[in-house]
Amino acid sequence: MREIDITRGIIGNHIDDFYNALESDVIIVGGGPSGLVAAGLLAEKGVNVTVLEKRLAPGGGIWGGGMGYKYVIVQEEAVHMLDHFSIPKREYEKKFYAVDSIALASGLIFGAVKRGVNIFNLVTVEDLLIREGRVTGVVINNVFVQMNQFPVDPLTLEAKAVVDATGHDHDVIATLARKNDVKLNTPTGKTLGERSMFAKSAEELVVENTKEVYPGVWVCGMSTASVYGGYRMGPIFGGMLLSGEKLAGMLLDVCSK
Ligand code: 48F
Repeated sequence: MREIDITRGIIGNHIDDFYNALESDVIIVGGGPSGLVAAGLLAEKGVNVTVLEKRLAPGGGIWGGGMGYKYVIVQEEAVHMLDHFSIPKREYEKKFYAVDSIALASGLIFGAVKRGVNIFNLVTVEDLLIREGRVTGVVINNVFVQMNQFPVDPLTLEAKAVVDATGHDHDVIATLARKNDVKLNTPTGKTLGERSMFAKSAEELVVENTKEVYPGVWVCGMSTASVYGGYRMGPIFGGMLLSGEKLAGMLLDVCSK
């Protein structure tokens, strides 16, 4: 056994995957629940999907449950998505299910990977490619470069569709709006900011506001609240799963054109 054989196996396979991601059908920025659901559903239909996640572990806000208590809640309307990804649940009250957050995070991650989604962790999206009024890709860097503010130039990836699934941060749309003189597809043309907690309305709005916010770039999950002025909902996750499902349906149409 030579150590460089191990190194060769890692470098070669990583580079193959990275090459494959250069021109994706869909790039999803952020590996939280909404992004992972969309990624898995698209990949199972044959769409070439890349997920870029800046943390070590994808899963976003799932892992911590509610204030560190490890269960999250999913309402009946979204249970079909748990079943689709083979995630166990326990009905604790009529129409409300408790889901082990570790099972949900790991189930959605593995569900995406085994359907062929190319997930890169430790990669941050720091800017966008925009050509003729349309987002055509992302500008990426290694997260340690960003954390240390090293003067290291980024690389780029292209896609037919880019998704802001970055949660409360709405990092992609915030960057788009900050660096470019653009009018977003929102009532004011700008981001509206997230409002305080109101679970029922938040869950409805997160699905309603899953849409194309600027040519070539869509929002899903909690970033819809920051962009469209939705409410916070706390550790109920049905809206996230349904937002991912809605997004997958929309992008399937885009990718089949
Ligand atoms: O926040 P997050 O879990 O996204 P989500 O799908 O789900 C929200 C819920 O977890 C929770 C909630 C549910 O009721 O309110 O908050 O909207 O995951 C977003 C992921 O995006 C990553 C971040 O590390 C997290 O894992 N992320 C954020 N900015 C970037 C990024 C970036 N610039 N580049 C890459 N990844």
